[in-house]
This record gives sequence, structure tokens and C-alpha cells, in this order.
Amino acid sequence: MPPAFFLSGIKEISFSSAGFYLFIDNQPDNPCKQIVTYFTSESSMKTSDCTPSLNRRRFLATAATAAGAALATAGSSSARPSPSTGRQRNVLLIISDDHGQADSGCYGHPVLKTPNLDKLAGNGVRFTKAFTTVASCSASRSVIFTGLFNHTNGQFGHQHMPADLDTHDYVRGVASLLAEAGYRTGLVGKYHVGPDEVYGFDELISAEVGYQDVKALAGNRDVWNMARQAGQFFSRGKEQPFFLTVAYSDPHRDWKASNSIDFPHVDEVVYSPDDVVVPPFLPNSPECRAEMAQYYQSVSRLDKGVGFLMDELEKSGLAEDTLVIYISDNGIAMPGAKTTIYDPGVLMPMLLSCPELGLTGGTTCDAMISFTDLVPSILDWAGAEGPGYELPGRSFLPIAGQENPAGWDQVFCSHTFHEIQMYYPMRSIRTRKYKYILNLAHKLDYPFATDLFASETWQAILTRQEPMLGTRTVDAYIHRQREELYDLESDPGEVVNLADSPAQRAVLDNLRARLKAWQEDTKDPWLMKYKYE
Ligand SMILES: [Ca+2]
Repeated sequence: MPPAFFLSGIKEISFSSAGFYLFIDNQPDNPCKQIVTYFTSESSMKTSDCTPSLNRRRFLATAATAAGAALATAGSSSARPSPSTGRQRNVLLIISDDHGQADSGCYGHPVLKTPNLDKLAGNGVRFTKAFTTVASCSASRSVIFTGLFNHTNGQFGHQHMPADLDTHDYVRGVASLLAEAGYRTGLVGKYHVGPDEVYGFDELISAEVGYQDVKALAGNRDVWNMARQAGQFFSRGKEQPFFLTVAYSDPHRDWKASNSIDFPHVDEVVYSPDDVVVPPFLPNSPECRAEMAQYYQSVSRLDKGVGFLMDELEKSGLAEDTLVIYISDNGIAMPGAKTTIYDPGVLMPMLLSCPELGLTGGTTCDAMISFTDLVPSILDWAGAEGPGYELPGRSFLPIAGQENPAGWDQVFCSHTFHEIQMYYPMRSIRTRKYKYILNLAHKLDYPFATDLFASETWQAILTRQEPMLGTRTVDAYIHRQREELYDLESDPGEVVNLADSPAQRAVLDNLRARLKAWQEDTKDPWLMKYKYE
């Protein structure tokens, strides 16, 4: 990368794979709005207002990687072209934040209004058994982008301060791999992984634009503007295929504050606490109902964002060649879901839409999908090479059109930290009938994420000294046995622990052995506890 330099009226100059960027002018009425002039790789000069609204520090940190990728791949793309259009295949990965699987119309919710997610499902495939491997934001996103479990990739917990945990530097994120195949890559909104060199996005498009009262981590709720940024990304550099991630902060907590903001172009959908459908893992209390109504509103804002985003993709003329995947990173930010590896924490919405795959719209796929399968699937679609080390997942594209394909009947979870103070390592295997959880530090009290502890729902339980958290006892939630075994057919709420049941001994032994074999295959450092404890 050439050194950044400064000319009169020009703030900085940098390379990316899409061209040669000149940051010309910050606008005084909106410090995040930048007039940007850039040369594409075809050397035509273009001017764009308010885009690419890169986080300056991150842009400069990644520009060298991007420039190198652009030079390495110019004219030598290995990406697989579309057989029908001859154009190269794009990827749009949409990630919501703490959106539970049950909480949209297309997954059968009777109250929540999510017409745009429903439309996406209607145009493609709705997966009924897609699982994140961990119910924590940073950790889950690192799995989504690397295809490696956290105990392998090193992103053991939160990336932001004070945890400051980072992915191992030998790991290669999917954007980096796609760049080698000739892709230009970008991320709009929540990022929450590091270091930049591992993840390799050409453009980290700033969250602050249009929403400067809240910091980037929680500020990606200006969904209309995020769609606009995505549209501008689509329109740049159409000579290259793209990989764009659009990552919302909705419906993460901070509901009251975010719902009180009048976001431009977004018509609020407001819900009454009386209409809330309280899930079994939560208490049917006034506090819970009030919080859930706020959460519903946040889900509906997210849904409107998905609608704006899909409109931008249509307008770009690239929809025909674009694989669209919608997922959440983990379950709802409530006790009993987020940070746990019980199903409300890890069973995720996942929608896949792609005209070129020829999938029948409105169908379902019951395959048990792990988020470690996302990277292999995206690489499969793109015809791009893997990272040079083994990935534990496999592409689900060949079976996406089948309702119940054979051989997709187990997934694994690996959780170590949420926040840095919250060490509680857990490993699990889930089949269609059973879940086995190994709590590797079971003598510790189960730790609460700060926002879950502060929630009105949990504080009301503490204040009233209530013994139950939904159908589970508070004591069982906080004091866990070393092993948990649940029969999900007779006990979908995962409250009757069968680990000590003589009748289940053979099942327990079988799942123990499969879990340990998986830990060995994926080089889990916590294997040492079998030997030393
Ligand atoms: Ca999250």
C-alpha cells in the first residue's frame, strides 16, 4: 500500500480492491458524512456522497490487505460464474443480533409482524434446525466468519474492551478467502470480531452514519440508512462479484432507548404487553411482558430493514446471482436463552434465498445445520478455495432443497466466555432426540451477562425471591451438574436432567464418546481436563 498522504482538500488517499479512494471532505453538519471520490479499477472517476462511509481507522488498517488482494486477483478471478447468466456469484449475509428462532411470522409466531422475513422465506428455504455453536455475540460471529469452533479459532469471548479477546492470527476469515477468488468484500453494521487482518473485509462500513448518539456496538439500528449503504456498495465495482455482510444491532437489548428514537423512514410497530406470548423458559410476569413487547418492536424494525435491504438488492440488478442468507447470532437476550446452550440460546432462524439455486420458494429444510457449515457453503457457492487447514463443517447447498435429508442429524456447541468475567466452559452434542451438555467448570455459579442480570425480568425474580425461571428452577439454572442429559422429545424445555438415570446409561455413554471424539477432532484445549481432573 502506498503511504497515505495529504493534499489541499484531500484528507487521505488509500487503496481498496474496488479502487483508489480519496477521502475529500468531511461535512461539518454531519462528521460521519464524507464526500468521496474514487477511481474504480476501470479508472473511471466517480463521486459519491456519504459513501463509502468507512470507519477511518479500520479502513486504513485493512486497506493494505485489500490492496494486496486487488493486485493479486486482478484479471485472475477463480470465482465460479453463474451458468445461467455468465456473471459471477454474489453473497449477501444478513446477521441480526439476539433474534430467537421462534420470533418471526415465518416461524409461526402468532403476534410478531415480520412481513419482509416472511417474504424472504416465501422466496426460498426456511431451515428449522439451524444452530449457532455459541450464544454470545463476538464468539458466534467469529464462527460464522471462520467456520471454526471458538475453542479452535481462539475467539473465546468478547472482542471489545475490557475482554479484548481476538481470533488466532493464523485463522482466515471468509472475506479474506473470497478476496483471493476475486471478490470485493464489505460489512455494514456490527462487526465485533478481530483482528482485522484475520477477517479481511475490504470495507468496514461505519455504523455511526446517521446515528451518532449511540456507539457503533449498539448503534446499527438505523436500518434505512444501512440499506442505503448496502445499495451504494452494490453499485460500486460491478465488474467484481461481492460478498457483503449486513449486521444489525436489532433486536439486541437497549430496547427502551432504541425504541424511543425516531428513525427516518421506519414506521414503528408497537406491541402491547397484553399480546406477548411468553415462552416457557421465561416467567409470565408484568416485567417480562413489558420487556418482550419492547423486543417485539425491535424485531419489527429489523424486519423493515431487511425489506429495505432486499429492495436495494433488487434495484442493483444483481439479485439473480446473489445468495442471500439470513441468520441471527444467538437467541433472545433473556435468562434461559442468550449465553446458554439450551435451545432458546442456540436454535436460530436461518433463511436462504437464491433464484439461481432453483429452490422451491416457501419450502422447509429440517437438516440439522451448524453455523460451522456457513463458511463451507459460501465457499461452495463462490467456487473459492478453503483456508488450507481443515474446516469442521460442510456445504449445505446440495441438500437445501430437501425437506429431510439423510446424514444431518447432530450438531455441537462450544461456549467458554461471554464477557471476560463470565468463565463457564460448556461443550454439548445435540441429536434429534437428545442433548448432552458437559459443564467443564460446574462448581462455579452460572454467570450472568450484565445486561441479563440487570433486566427487569430477572430483577423482579430476585426482588420477589421467586423459585422459578419459567419452567426451570432458579437453583437449577445457577447451580448446574457436571453433566446434563435431556430427552428433547419428552422434555423440549430441557428441565429434567437424565444424566443420573440408570435407564439412560447407554445413551449417556454414547453421547459422551461422540462429544470427546469431536473435541479431539477440533483440537479443544479443554481436553486436558479429562486427564487432569
Ligand atoms: Ca448477539
